[in-house]
Amino acid sequence: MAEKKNFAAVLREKGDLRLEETDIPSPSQNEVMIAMDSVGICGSDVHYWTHGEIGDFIVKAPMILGHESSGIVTALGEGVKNLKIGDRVAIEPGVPCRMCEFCKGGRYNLCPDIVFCATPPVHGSLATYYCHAADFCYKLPDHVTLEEGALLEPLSVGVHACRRAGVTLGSKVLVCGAGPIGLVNLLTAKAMGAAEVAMTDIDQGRLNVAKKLGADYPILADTRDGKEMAKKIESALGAMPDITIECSGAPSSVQTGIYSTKSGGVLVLVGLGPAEVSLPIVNAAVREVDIRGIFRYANCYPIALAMIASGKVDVKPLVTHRFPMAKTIDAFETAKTGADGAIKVVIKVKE
Ligand code: NAD
Ligand code: 572
Ligand code: ZN
Repeated sequence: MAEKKNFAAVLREKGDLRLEETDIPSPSQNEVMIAMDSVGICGSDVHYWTHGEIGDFIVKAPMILGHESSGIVTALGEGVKNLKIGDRVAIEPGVPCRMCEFCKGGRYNLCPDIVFCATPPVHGSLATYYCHAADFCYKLPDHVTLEEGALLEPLSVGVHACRRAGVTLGSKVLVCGAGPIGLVNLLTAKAMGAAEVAMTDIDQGRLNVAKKLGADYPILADTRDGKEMAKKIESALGAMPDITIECSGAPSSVQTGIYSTKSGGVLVLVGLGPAEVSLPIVNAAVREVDIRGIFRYANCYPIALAMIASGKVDVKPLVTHRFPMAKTIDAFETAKTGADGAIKVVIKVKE
């Protein structure tokens, strides 16, 4: 039998991403070893590659990228009871301490000691073999593909944002930014009963994709004037949106989010742009527009999986490009440039 080898996409430093042979990891107590299958490339993977940092998180030592992933369980660490060898699993990339007040209160995404794949100094999962906490791996039903399993990660961001926003039957929703994260918010809002969803972007190609995926009103953000954008949005929807989910991080779009949202409504900030942004905060205050942030997600994987397994949400059209692991650098180039209409680029580890 051929000897097993482990390859990983290692970011050695800013701009220097290589496929390297590394040791085969072995599962610690309560962990499983996974033969990786599909790993989606996220904007943050690309950002660490091109900039070597995001905010306070700086790549100071070689780090394996990848956090949108799935694979097949190949070994069980001591104590694992929820999975068996051969199970197809989606991997929730953030493992919290399980003991702090945030973990105990169910908001484990806020755990100060969470370890999250491909957030320095923690390695990610873009490797042939990867070990992960078994209770943060979710067995996929036979009819859910491993690629859909990888997409549970961005979909969970959409689930968390729409829950924080309070999307419900009949909601009129504005989603700003039609990248992968805006699109999963569109799909989730519709699945949660939103009556109408308007979407903005500066890129007409991305708006065309949004329309195909069910956006009722794709609106080109052709001005940075938030009040002007708010008028366009109100006239498209026939009303101001009850809820705005901002998924671009562009300061002018956050301003648009405030001016657009109906009095008494909710603006959720998903997109993270500059650390400090000038905002019409008094306008939000006197109209009781609640501004809420999100930090990844908590308790959303089971919901995202149920949405896919039941057919309520179809994430497959988000995947525009697939590359074998040997072509990892090409995959990252495609994700970086958005060439050829790229939305979600997926690396197929076994090919
Ligand atoms: P992306 O860059 O692919 O998509 C952003 C989209 O916004 C692009 O299509 C872009 O053309 C559009 N855009 C730019 N300026 C705009 C404007 N003025 N008005 C409307 N649209 C505009 O990124 P993505 O992967 O979809 O992620 C979106 C954002 O979500 C990023 O800022 C990312 O860091 C953030 N994010 C946050 C969390 C969190 O936990 N808060 C989790 C995941 C991603
Ligand atoms: O899928 C999780 C995810 N989170 C992102 C971006 C992309 N994907 N976030 C934006 C960056 N922040 S952060 O707080 N950070 C680097 C830890 O600036 C996390 C959430
Ligand atoms: Zn991500």
